[in-house]
Order: sequence, then structure tokens, then C-alpha cells
Amino acid sequence: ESGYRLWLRYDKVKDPALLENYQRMVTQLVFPGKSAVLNAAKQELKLGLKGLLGQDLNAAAVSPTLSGALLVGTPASAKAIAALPLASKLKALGKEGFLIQSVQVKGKATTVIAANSDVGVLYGVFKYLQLLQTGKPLSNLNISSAPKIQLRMLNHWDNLDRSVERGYAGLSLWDWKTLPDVSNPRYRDYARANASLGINGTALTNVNANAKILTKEYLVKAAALADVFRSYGIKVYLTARFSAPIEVGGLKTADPLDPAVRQWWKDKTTELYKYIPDFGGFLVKANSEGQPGPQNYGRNHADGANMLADAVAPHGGIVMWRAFVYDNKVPEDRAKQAYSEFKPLDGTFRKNVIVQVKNGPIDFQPREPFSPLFGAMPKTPQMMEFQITMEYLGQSTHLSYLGTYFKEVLDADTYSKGKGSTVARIVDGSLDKHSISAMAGVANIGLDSNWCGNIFNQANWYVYGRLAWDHDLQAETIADEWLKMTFTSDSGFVAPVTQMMMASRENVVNYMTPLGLHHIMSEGTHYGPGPWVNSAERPDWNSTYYHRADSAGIGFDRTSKGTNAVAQYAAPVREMFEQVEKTPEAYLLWFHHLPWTYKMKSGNTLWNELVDRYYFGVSAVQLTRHTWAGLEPHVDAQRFKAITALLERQEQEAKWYRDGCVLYFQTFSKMPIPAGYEKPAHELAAYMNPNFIPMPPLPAILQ
Ligand code: BDP
Repeated sequence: ESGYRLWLRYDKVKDPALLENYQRMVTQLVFPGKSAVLNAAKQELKLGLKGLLGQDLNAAAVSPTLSGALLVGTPASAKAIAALPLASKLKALGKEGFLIQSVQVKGKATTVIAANSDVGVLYGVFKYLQLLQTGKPLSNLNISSAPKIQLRMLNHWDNLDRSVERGYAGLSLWDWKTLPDVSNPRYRDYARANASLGINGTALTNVNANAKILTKEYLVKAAALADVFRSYGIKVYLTARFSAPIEVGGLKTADPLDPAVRQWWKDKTTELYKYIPDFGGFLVKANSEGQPGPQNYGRNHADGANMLADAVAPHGGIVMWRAFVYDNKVPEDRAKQAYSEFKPLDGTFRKNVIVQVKNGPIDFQPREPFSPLFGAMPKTPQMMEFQITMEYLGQSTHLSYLGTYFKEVLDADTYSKGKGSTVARIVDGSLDKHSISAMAGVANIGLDSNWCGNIFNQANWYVYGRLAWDHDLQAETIADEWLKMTFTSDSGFVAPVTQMMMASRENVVNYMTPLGLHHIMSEGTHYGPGPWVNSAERPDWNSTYYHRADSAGIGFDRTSKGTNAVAQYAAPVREMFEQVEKTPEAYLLWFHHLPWTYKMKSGNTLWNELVDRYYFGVSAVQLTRHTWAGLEPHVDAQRFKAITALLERQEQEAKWYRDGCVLYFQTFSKMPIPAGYEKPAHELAAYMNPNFIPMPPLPAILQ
């Protein structure tokens, strides 16, 4: 029980009555289609039915002849489906949607899984298996589902040497040395897991790109991966290093307006499509954190993106151009930079360019307000970039279910076109009627036996995929689903653990960055507290740049009296953040610098409230540990032990964040830690020592 099987375990249904009922409902498989994708779907369905129900069904019949038939396919691949009156329903489901419906075929009770395309069938099969895995009834089914977002992407920050930038789950899955000759079975299992969520694109390489990926040597390797993923409806994308024409093309410049450079990209792209005929397109980080880009030549982001867009357009490809930019000059407020650089370019991008925006204006912090760019460029499709790998939220050690985080951002109302202009509606393209829509999640997947470094982090991969398919789903529903599929359907387990998960991200916010604090972690690793960091290479890599604590108070004044970052938001969001009384306390210190004695809604002083939150965060983790300890009878020993050890570590580390931050901020507030709270174990100097560790290294079982 290493966790390798993820949520696709397919263990036999435990409840005998339910098993018997299911076995009666599934007696025959009618699945005549034979394309690569349909074969993958069939194989999955057979695997699932064998595991869950112990039934080894062949798929020989062309039409249902028994009650309890499962009829699967498209109207084109299965005559029996074409004969059913499903046309109008199917029409509404588009390219990738599916339906699962209880019907009668010549007097035989039949469940039909149908779609317009083979990949829709694959998604329907996974949904059907999920019904069995989560103990749902199989009678009177009337399910139809279609994705709200077209391109549902994982972004791997994987390097060609197999290291993973901000990866906490081992080496990269992509074994560039043995590709294209060796196809590791993991590639297929990776594709299965993604397809089960509806993820249909993967950018294989780090945004801090290496131009070598564009050479023939590597393109054939990427093509071998694309060959595996294709049967699961997944397209491959690559990161394009802007200076590639110089580095691997031998040109003197990478100026996007230079005809030779433009031609180089066109030729390179044509070559690429020879290897990967359904290549998705390029993902680009340019003029950000030292990466080359069009600004090196006095051009703008649109010049750069459009050049690549022109190269991929004849092949049907797209360009995902990132808005995570900051370079050279340190701005007075980094939170303003993406908007300042991109908003003026609205309307100047080609049709096949989509701007990829991180969820917040800074950088994947435990909590950020939504990026003001969302809704500010109505003529340009904008996609969401979430970070599934938990660079800033405790990496693979801390339990932090990100479903609540993703939902908080997607549900936020930008008011860009009045009330109801949620981030989700901008990202799904419905608000501004865009023809492409996309969402990306920075993957948390590696070679670890459990894929994600921590079994609970599998839930973040899962919830990301589910929300990319349907952002209206609730985080709690998804947690419940994941738990049932990953552990057990026993409510004595599912109910308390769902609650644990739902509270978990707020706990992390509390003991790391409560009340709108941000970017106060240790430098470089981004692990552990570091509010004292003040000597980084760039001022905006310093914690002091962000928290601005002094004897008068704490927080970053982004109101009109400060950097006026609030002006980047549409009214009335702008007014809400401008006025301290109206600003939700979760974002208080993001937008305001306030005195230590500022009176909070609770009646507390700001100082006492801050301390309360830090302590509350730790006690909530303690509670989580106790809850988990009582659940041993429900979980296999291996996974129980692994999670127990991680929760113990999380508690120690939560104290480390709490004590480091509280003691440091106390040097400014000069106010006491309120009575009743346990004293920090050490003096501030001990926490500031870069060699401080709260606990000895991880036990071997977890490494
Ligand atoms: C930051 C990471 C850095 C990434 C960067 C990005 O620390 O490793 O390269 O984001 O998104 O948060 O480009």
C-alpha cells in the first residue's frame, strides 16, 4: 500500500449487499469500438469491473442481450448507441462530454455510456467506475457532463537532468536517457490518472526552459511520450526558451521581429509537428526572473507571443504566454507588475495566444487576493495557473488540501463586467466570449512510489483536475470522492477526514501568513519561517519588503495612500480593498499598514489577533493529529504510519513558523504574547539561525 494506485484502486466492493446488487446490474459488456482511445477505455473498464466486482466480462456482444448490459461507445463506433434516441442530448455535450443513462434496449435493462468522441467515452468510463468506487446506486442513472474549460493542463517544471523545480516527490517521471526506446509503465499510469480527471494536456518541461528540448534528440523522446498519452486524450506541450534561435539555431539574435528568427521558429515548429502531429503548443516564460524574452530587443510580450503563435497556427497549435513577470528594475510594488505590463497589450495578441495568469498578483502564496489581471483584458483569453506543488504551503510535508484555495480564487468576483464576473467565468471564457479557455496546474508529481511525496497531496492533483473540468463543483464533494476512492467509503473515516481536509489550508495560512501577510518564508528554499530575510539579491525577494513591520505597525499599504495597487481592481472591489473597515480580514495586511493596537472585529488588538491566529493554526494541526490517530482501524498500516509521521512533523514545523514569526514581530510590537499561550521553546536568535531544524530528518520510510 505505497499509494501508487492513487484513486484508481479498484479493490473489491466490501459491502456484500452492495456487491451483489452491482453484480446483478452489470452482467454484459457491449463495447464494439476499437480505436486506440476506445481500447484504452475498454481496458480500464474491464480492469475496474474485475477488481471492483470480480467480474471478468468479455466485450463480444454488439447489442445488449441480457438485462444488466453496459453499452459503451459513440454513435459511430456502436450501432446500438446510434439506434437510441440520444442525438439531442449528445449534441449538447460537445467534443468531450459524455452521458451515462439507464435505458431499455429491446426489453433489456441497459446502462449506456455514450459520447460524441472516443475521448468522451473514456471520460464516461472513468465516471462510471467512480460511481462504483464511491458506492453510488446504478439504477435510474441520468448523468451528463461536459467540461467547462477546454484545455485542462498540467505544467511540469521538470528539467532535462530529471530534477524538478519546486518538486517534492522525487525525480521527474520523464526518463530522458532511456526515451524513446524504453516506455516505462508509469507513463501509462500517469496518463490513466490524468484521463480519469479529464486532464487533456501536459507541458513536459520547466518554464525556466532549456532550448535543448527543441532539438531532434529530445523531440523524438517527447514524441514517444506523446504516443503513450494520445490514447488517453492527452496532448503534449513544450516550453519554448525565447533565446532558442541563438542557443540551438546558431542565429545571432532572438528578436521576434527579425525575419530570420521568425523563419527559424516556423521551421522548428514544422519539424516538431513531424514528430508530434497533435502537438498542443508552446508554454513560455519570458522576461521574468532572468529568462530571456522580447523585451531584451525592445519588443513587448505581444510581439514575442505573436511570433510563436504565427509559427504554430498553421498546425493548429496555441501559445500559452505567462504573465508572471518581473525583471531587472525592482518595482515599488511587485504586485502591480503583471497588470502594468499586460493590460496595455489587450487586443494585440493573436487569436491562438492565451495569457497564463497566476492566481494571485505575487506568487502562489498561502493566500493571495485574486490577480487584478483577471477581467482587465477582456479582448484576450486568460487562463488560470494554480500551483499544485506546494512550494509555499509546506511542500510535501504539510497537509493542505488545496480544493478550498482553488475554489476561493475561482469564485472570487472581479466585477469586471458587474456583479457575477467571477474569475471562473473569465477563465472559462464565458464572460468575454472567448474561443479558447484553459487552466494549468503546476504538477506535484514525481517518481516517489506514491507519486506526490505525501498521500494527501494526491488529493491536490485530484481536486485540480476535477475543478478544471467543472469549477462549479464543491471542494468538499471532491474531498469526499477522493477519500472514498483512495481509502474507504466508511463514513466513520470519510466524515472526520473530510473535515480535516477542509480546514487544512486555513490552518497553514494561520501558522504561516495570517491576516494577509505574504512572502515571509525562508529565502531560496521557501521552507520554514523567514520574516527576518532582508539581504536577498533583490529587495522584492526580502520578507521585509512585504511585511513592512516597524514600531508603528505592520502590513503593506497598497491603498491610494500607498502604492495604489488597489486601483488595478474594478470597482467596487477597489473600494473594498481601499477602505480598511471593508477589507476582509483575510487580506488586511496585504492592503494596509496598521498599528499594532488597531482594533479588530473581534475586539482584539491587531497584535493579539495576529498571535491568536498563529497559535490557533498550531492547535488546529494538533487536533488533526488526534483525529487521525483515532482512525487507525480504517487504514492499512503502511499508509497510516506514513501519514501519522507527516502530521507529527507538521505540528513541529507549525510551531517553528509560529514561534519564529511571533518572536520576530514582537521585536517591533513590543507587546507580550497573551497569557495562557505556551512560550516559544527558543529565543528568536535560534530560529533565525539558518541551521535551525525543528525535528530530525524524515524517517526513511517517507524518503
Ligand atoms: C516561483 C518559483 C520559481 C519559478 C517561478 C515561476 O520559486 O522556482 O520558476 O515561480 O513560476 O514561485 O516561474
